[in-house]
Amino acid sequence: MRLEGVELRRVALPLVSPFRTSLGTQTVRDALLVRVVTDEGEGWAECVAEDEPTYCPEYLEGAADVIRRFLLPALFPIELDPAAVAPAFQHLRAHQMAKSAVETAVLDAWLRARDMSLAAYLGAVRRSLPVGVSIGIKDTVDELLDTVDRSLADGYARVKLKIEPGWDLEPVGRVRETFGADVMLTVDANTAYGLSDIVHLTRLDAYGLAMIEQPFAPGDLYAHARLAARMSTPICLDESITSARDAVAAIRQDACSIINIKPGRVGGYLEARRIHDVAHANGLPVWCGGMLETGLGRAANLALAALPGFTLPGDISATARYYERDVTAPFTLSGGEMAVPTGAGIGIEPDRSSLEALTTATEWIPAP
Ligand code: OSB
Ligand code: MG
Repeated sequence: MRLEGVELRRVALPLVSPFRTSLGTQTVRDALLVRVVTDEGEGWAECVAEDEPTYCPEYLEGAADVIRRFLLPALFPIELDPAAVAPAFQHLRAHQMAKSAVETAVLDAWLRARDMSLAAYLGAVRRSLPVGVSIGIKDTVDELLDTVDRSLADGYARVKLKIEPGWDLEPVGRVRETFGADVMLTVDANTAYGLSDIVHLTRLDAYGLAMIEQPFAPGDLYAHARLAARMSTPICLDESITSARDAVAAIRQDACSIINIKPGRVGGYLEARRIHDVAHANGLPVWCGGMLETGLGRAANLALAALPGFTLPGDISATARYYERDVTAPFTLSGGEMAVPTGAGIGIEPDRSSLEALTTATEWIPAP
C-alpha cells in the first residue's frame, strides 16, 4: 500500500457544557482529523492533541506541524502496512498523539481494503461494553450531584469525578453519601497534587473509590509509589504512561495497580495493545481513557476497549454527553452498554454535511 496524499482537517465542536479539570476549562473541542489517501483506498483518524499543551506537551498546531514536516515525509517513500508505520517514526522523539493519528489512519485504510474491523484485528473479545463517564469540576456540590444523578439515570457503569485541591473530600463524600455504596466511583486529579498532600489524599480511602487517577506529576513515579504504600485506594496512572516501557517501569516500582490506556498518549493502538499485554501479564486491570474524542476516535477506542484485559469501564461516553453535533453518526448507550463497531477499519465514516459544517480549515499534502 502506498500513500498518495493526506488531508489535515481542523474541526471545532462546541461542548454541551463546559468541562473543567485541574488543568483548565474547555468549552469547545478543536480537533485535528487526518484522512490518508492510498492506492488501496482511504482511511480516517483523529489526533487527540488539545489546543493547548496543558494535559501533555503536545498541542494541535504542533501536532499538525510534526505530521506535515516529519511524519508524512517518512511514510511517502515506503510500502505501508500497519506494522511499518511506528518503525518509520522511530528516529523521531515523542509526539505520540501525532504518530498515533497517522498510524491509525493508515490502519483504517489498510483494514478497509481487507474488509476487516479494527476490533477483530486487535483481538477484541466482546461485542458491547459497559462504559463510564468523566464529570468535571462544578461551581457547587449541588450542581455536581445533579450531574451524577443524570449520568446514573443514563446507565453509566462508573462515575469519575475530577478533583483538585479544594474540590476533593467534600464533593466525593457527598456523592458517595447521596448515591450509595454500590456506585463505582473514581477520581482523577490530572497531576494537581504533590508529595506533601499524601496524608490529605489518604483520607479519600474513606469513600470506597475504585481508584485515584494521576494525583502527581507525570514523571513522579516515586510520589505515586509512596502514596500507593500508604493508601488502600488503588492508584491508576494516566499522564505518566506514554509507552509500554513506561508501564513496565511503573509496575516494577509499584507506582500503580491500574493503567488508563489512551491510544493517542502512547503513540497508537498497537502500542496501546502492548501496554494491555504487559498489564495483563502482571495482573493489572486496564481501561480505555478518553480525550473528548469525536466519533472517529470514539469508534476506534471501543475496538480497543473490547480486548480481554480491559476489565474496567472506559471514558467512552455517549456522543450526547459531549456534543450536540459530531462529525459522525452519534454513539448511544443501550441497556447501559455501548456497541463495538463491526464494520471494516474503525467501522465509521464522517458524515459529509456535519463534517463540512464543523470544519474550520483543511490542508492537502500530496506525495512528492
Ligand atoms: O485525564 O482523563 C483525563 C479529557 C481530556 C484530557 C484528559 C482527560 C480527560 C477526561 C475526559 O477525563 C474523558 C472523556 O470522556 O473523553
Ligand atoms: Mg486522566
